[in-house]
Amino acid sequence: MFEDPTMTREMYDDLPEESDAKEFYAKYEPKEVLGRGLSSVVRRCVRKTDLQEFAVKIIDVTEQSWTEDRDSVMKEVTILQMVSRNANIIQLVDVFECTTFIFLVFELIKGGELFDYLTEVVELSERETRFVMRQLFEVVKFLHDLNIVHRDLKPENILIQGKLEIKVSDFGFAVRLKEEQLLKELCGTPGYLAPEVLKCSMIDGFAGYGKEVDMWACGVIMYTLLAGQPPFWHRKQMMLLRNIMEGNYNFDGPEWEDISHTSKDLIAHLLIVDPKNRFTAEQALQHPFFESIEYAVWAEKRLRKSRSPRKTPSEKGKFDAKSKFKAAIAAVCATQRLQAGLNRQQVLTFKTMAEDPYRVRGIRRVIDGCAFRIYGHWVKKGEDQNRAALFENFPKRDATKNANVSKTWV
Ligand code: PIT
Repeated sequence: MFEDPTMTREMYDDLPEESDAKEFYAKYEPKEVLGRGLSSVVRRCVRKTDLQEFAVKIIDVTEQSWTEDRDSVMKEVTILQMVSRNANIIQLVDVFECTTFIFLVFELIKGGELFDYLTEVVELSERETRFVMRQLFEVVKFLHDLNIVHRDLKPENILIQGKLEIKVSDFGFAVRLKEEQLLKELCGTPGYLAPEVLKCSMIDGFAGYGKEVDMWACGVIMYTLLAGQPPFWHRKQMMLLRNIMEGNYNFDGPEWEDISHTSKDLIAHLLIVDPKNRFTAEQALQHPFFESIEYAVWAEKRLRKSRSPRKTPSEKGKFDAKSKFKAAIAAVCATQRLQAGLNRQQVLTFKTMAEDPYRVRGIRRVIDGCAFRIYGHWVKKGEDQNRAALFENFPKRDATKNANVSKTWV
């Protein structure tokens, strides 16, 4: 069966027996591992008929699997089938079921996870962040309009391709809510959990949580993209959870010095403890953060192109809505350019370089990048905030599902 000379024997380790999954093997040739979960493996695979590449998630649904069962995987499939038409959500292509495994075949996204990109570049510019967050909020709006909550949004579950085009993946915790339904289950990834999810499992009689948890996660993601470290972290997990529940985060670090007030304002409207006051995806998309300079410049150029012939002297005195609009756009552009310049401007003095080189954005990126390459994890920057936190996040599912998991949780 597996006669590909580029594949070693180990690469085929832990692949389901051919007899277990005849239908899948008849159509696809499995290749190298792209990622692993607790009870699943994602591999590249090739469709035999036309050699087109895909990614297959092979999920162990036997008794031994302590995170997955057939029903929950089939619920995930139902949701994936509903949402796959969105261009920024991973597309499900095929599903195969056998007694021990379920195979989910997806389009192949070659750029990897946003998480890996972030660890490589340390932090994203505001422009890149705007580009990523706009797509993310569009996806969340699309899901929430269908009453679907993702519940595990984080950079590991955002795949990228090309110039930061995103594909949201992993709908393993996603649910479709019935009218006004509230959720109680504790699931997600610690650093991205909304306060109400935690309160739900700590406070008896707490009503539950809803879609707003995804918007909190978006706030954590946006903060992390801009700063290169998460807003909530503490080496003691109990303190981390307390910080989350109190909404205790700040923009104090040197990495925030050259970031605009507009970006911080949007994050501040997302990381709001009371879910009723938190921004919805629609509100987030209308925030001034998305009134981009690029768009204004583009609009100005378009206007210049379609400029009408010079006016006659008699026309000059008249009120002209078009030229008033053009002048307004030009003024907005100029102000934004000026503001962007001021925000990014960094006065680099010998004193700063000597006393605190870490304050200088360019130097900070080099230090962080080198540290990561040398140590393989992030170097501690303080008691409360730590890049290593990025690497400690792994999903947890509710106590009610598995006693083992609940022990490790809270
Ligand atoms: C990759 C590359 C790729 C697709 C995937 C991963 C898909 C992951 C995925 C996992 C899920 C889910 C949807 C998508 O519900 O092309 O590294 O649990």
